[in-house]
Amino acid sequence: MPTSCNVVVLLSGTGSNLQALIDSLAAAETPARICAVISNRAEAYGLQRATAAGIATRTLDHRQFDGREAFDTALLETIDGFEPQLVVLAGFMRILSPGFVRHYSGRLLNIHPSLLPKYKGLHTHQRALDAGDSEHGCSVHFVTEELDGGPLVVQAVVPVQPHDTPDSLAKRVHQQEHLIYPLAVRWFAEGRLRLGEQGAMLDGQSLPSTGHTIRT
Ligand code: NHR
Ligand code: GAR
Repeated sequence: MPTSCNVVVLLSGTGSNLQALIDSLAAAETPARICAVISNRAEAYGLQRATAAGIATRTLDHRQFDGREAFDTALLETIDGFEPQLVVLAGFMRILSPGFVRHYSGRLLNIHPSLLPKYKGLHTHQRALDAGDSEHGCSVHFVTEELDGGPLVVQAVVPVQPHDTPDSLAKRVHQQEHLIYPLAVRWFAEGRLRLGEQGAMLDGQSLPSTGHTIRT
């Protein structure tokens, strides 16, 4: 097992996934260690969660940069100042430029609230309900230049219930996010998960195109 895996978390909001990572990494024997939390919004509650846990924080407000590339360059420099082995997007709401994504190839993970490749982008819970889907869920994937299109690592499937609203469904999906993201981060930190040429690999074996599936 590698001796340590420094993780930088990027977020824009509440940070419940950050909290799940903090709690789960504290409880488990794992080389993963969150060394910094970076937000593009100063008011993001996730920054307070980080501070409460004794984790360094930075804010980079994208509106104060002259375009996406300038923001991404500053973000990259801030991240690399912490020398992370892994960068995780936890409700980070800015699309990242191809150069940024390439720089972190194989060491950048995202959690997305749908069963990818379904419902890339935003408003996923509403879209799953509108489509009359019987199942919804969340996905952890390696980030590539294709938005929400990178190789899948793990998915949790959540049954849709007859009277679900976007909020009630989101709540149950969130509970699963809080299980699968720490799981994927631990796998990576332990050297079990990596991005191979054909996609995500776990313990030296190719994962299926939908990643490892967890059913509830
Ligand atoms: N960047 C790349 N290159 N590839 C991915 O797969 C990415 C990414 C950046 C973020 C998270 C993603 C999600 O899981 C993510 C994956 C933001 C938007 C978006 O439209 C879309 C997808 C995701 C995150 N953002 C608007 C923008 O103009 C801003 C929206 C806002 O500020 O509220 O960047 O869903
Ligand atoms: C999560 O549901 C995450 O999957 C989603 O935002 C939420 C953040 O919640 N991510 C995206 O939609 C990325 N565009 P959190 O701040 O409580 O972790």
